[in-house]
Amino acid sequence: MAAMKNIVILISGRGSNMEAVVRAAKAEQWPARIAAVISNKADAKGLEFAASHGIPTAVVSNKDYPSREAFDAALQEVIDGFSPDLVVLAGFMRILTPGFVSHYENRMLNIHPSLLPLFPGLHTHEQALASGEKTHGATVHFVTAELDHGPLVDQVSVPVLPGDTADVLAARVLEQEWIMYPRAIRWFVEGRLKVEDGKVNIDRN
Ligand code: NHR
Ligand code: GAR
Repeated sequence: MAAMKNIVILISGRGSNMEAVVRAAKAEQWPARIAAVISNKADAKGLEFAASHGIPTAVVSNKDYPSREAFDAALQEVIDGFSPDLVVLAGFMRILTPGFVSHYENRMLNIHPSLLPLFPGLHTHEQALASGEKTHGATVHFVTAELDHGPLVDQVSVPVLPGDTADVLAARVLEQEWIMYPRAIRWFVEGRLKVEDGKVNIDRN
């Protein structure tokens, strides 16, 4: 049997994607452990779920550091204390510096709530509504220095329906994120998802 892989999950808030990953890893008996859940916000709701499931938690507050570089150095030190094979951004809200990103090259994933390359950055649901999109969705990608531009792993789409508000649309997307993100992370821990020469390879069986 392949060695257990360590997953470190970074959150900033509710942590429902983190929760979906924790539940799937357990239910499907992945060859992986959730080694830690780390937040840049002390009051992130997701920390309570992680702690109640026996997962080590840590807070590295960006407010305690004078620069992005100093915050990222502190965050990297805490993450590396858990010997991660994979770092998972799950609603993590701080832009990461190029040095940090290159340290986790090809082993850091993000889920972004739009059909990239449409709507990188923040307020994606508002942007999709404002531009009159008929479909919207979410994207899993490897993290590179350029925000929301890393190699694509998977995408799901949902319809934009008449009368949608940003909150209603976000909830429709989020429900799909809970399916798609654990699936992609499972591919990674099973050694079926890799980046080679900037290209994503997936063995979907
Ligand atoms: N960092 C790099 N270098 N590359 C990516 O692809 C990243 C990243 C950091 C986070 C997640 C991303 C998303 O999926 C992500 C991808 C935060 C912001 C942002 O503007 C934008 C995109 C994402 C995350 N953050 C503000 C900042 O100044 C702070 C906003 C806040 O605190 O509420 O860092 O959407
Ligand atoms: C999710 O929709 C995720 O895709 C998005 O925020 C939500 C987090 O929910 N991520 C970003 O916007 C990253 N900038 P969660 O905390 O319940 O997983």
